[in-house]
Parts: sequence; C-alpha cells; structure tokens
Amino acid sequence: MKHHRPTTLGEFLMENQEKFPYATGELSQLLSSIRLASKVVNREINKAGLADILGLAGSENIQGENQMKLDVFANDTFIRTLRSMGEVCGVASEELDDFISFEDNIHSSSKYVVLIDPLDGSSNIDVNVSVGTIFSIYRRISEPGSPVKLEDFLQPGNAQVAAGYVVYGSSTMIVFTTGHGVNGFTLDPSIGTYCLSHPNMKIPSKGNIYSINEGNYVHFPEGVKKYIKFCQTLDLKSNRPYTSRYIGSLVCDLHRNILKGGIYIYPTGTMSPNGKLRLLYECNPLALIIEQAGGRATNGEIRILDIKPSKLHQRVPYFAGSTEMVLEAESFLVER
Ligand code: P6P
Repeated sequence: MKHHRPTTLGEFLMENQEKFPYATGELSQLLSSIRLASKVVNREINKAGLADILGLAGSENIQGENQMKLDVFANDTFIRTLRSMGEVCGVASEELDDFISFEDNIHSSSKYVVLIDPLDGSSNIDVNVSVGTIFSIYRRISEPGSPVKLEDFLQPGNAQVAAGYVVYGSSTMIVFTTGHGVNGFTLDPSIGTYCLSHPNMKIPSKGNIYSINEGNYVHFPEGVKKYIKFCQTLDLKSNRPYTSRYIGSLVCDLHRNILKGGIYIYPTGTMSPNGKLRLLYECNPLALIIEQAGGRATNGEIRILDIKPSKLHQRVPYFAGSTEMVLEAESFLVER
C-alpha cells in the first residue's frame, strides 16, 4: 500500500528486512537503537547553547583531545542504548581507550559488535557548526557466548554488515547502508520520526568541490600540494578552479560532497605521519557508504575497505568522494 506520507525509518526497516544480511530482525533492532540514541543526542545538541552542557568536560580521550561535555553525553547515550537492546555484545568508541564487552548472558550470545564515533567534529559544537555521529557494524568472529575479543573489532571494512552516519545540521538525518545501496532519512521534529527523504543516494562521478584543510599545506606531501594547485588552476573545460568547502566536520563535509559531488582529503603530513582520521570508526563506515553510493575511498593507493586493521585507534590517510576526482587526486600522488 502506498503511504500518503513519506516512509518512516521503522517502516523501511520492516519492508527491507529480508535484504539485511542474516535477516533475523536483530540488525533491524540494532539500527532502531541507533535511531533512538540519535534522537536523544539531537535533542541535547539543539539546546547546547542553553543547557550548561557547553564547554569542556575536564577530561581527555585516548586521542589526547579535550572531551566536550556533549562528546561524553553522546558516547554514554549510544553505549547505554546499544546495551539496552540484546543485539550487541561489544562496542568500541573514539571516546574510549579500549572496547567494552557486554558480558551478561543475554549479550554475550549476541551477534554484532559496533564501532562508533559518537560526536565527530565536536570542537564545532560551541560555535554552532554542524556535527555528526558515525557507526560501523560487524558480526562477531570470536566464539558466541564468550566475551568479545579485539579481533572482533579489527576486521577489514569490507566485512561490515552495515554502516552509516547521523548529521546534526540544519535538519537531522540518518544515512546508512546494509550493503544494498544508501538511503537517507530526515527527522521530522513535529512527530519525532525519521522519514525517507533521500532514497537510493548516488554520488556524482565528478564534481567541483574539494575539501581539505589548506592551513596544513606546508605539511602536505608534494603530490597533495600539486593536486591542490591543480584544483585552483583555471580550466573552464574541466570546470576549474574547483570550489573549496571545508567545515571541520568530516560527516558534514562528506554528506555535502555525496549530494553534490566532490572529494574530501585528509592526507599524511609532518604533523600527522599516518593522517588524522581513524580507520575503524570514521574511514571504514564512510567508505562503505561512499562505495555503495558509487564513489571511491582510498588511502591514496588502496581501497580503505581492504586495509587489515592492526590497532583500534589507528589512523590512515583518506581520499574519498566522486570516483573521477579521487582517481585524479591519486594520479598526483604517484612519483612522476
Ligand atoms: P583539522 C574532527 O576532529 C575530525 O576528525 C573530522 O571531523 C574533521 O574533518 C577533521 O577532524 C578536522 O581536522 O585538522 O582540519 O581541524
């Protein structure tokens, strides 16, 4: 029956249940708990300027970054909500040094582990710039019934069963994939429900937006410097110079580039020898989204999704977006 209103996220999950890997309803339930947590975090973000939740929590995360109070709130909210449902046996988070194992007998037999960046771009919160949440879902590979192990989290991105992000922007959206394309849902605050607003998202094969922190130019490898100059060179046939757009929130920069076409780059640099972005809970989930939307995501050489992780918080260089633009950027990295 055709609804006389947009399909809700809950209806979408039910209608597409059979497409989900190992469709037993657990993945749908897991995605529903992420939906719930995102609404709770969204509410706090929307009033951050009012509540005494701005400013630093006075603690540091493993990255040595000051934790904003909303970082801590978002982390606690997602972990508590994931724990309250029975589908997840362990969680790893940007905000936590080590992974968490849910070891009661309900959870230890659960199938899934979740890796999460609960509030990406959180330094933007105090200046009212959009931020996001990124999540990555795997089936555990260790023995069901036993506590999760590090190996459950150190799986290559091509083993993800689902991945997605939440954008807390001018509107709040959830965008996710279970390996059958990418769909975007916008929160209708008047009814507190996510509605299908961007079905079957596809990234244009080419665009004219490049997103990189040019303030780090002096630290970039020569090939990246050459590519930036290429983006700024006049060539009307190739629609250059490209437009520079970079807001310091990976989720938002990538979401815009998926909709309009473009490339996001966080390369290596003398300040960050392996790049800044984390493989497991930033680059992998967004790489799955980008590839499912028809784009490309590499470390400058190989697919992000094919990298075998070695550490929970490992960083990788990141070139992601419109396929033709990523290939173009990669061509500048090869020693000429
Ligand atoms: P820089 C936020 O801390 C983040 O991980 C991404 O969301 C963002 O794109 C990047 O770092 C910004 O880093 O070094 O340009 O400030």
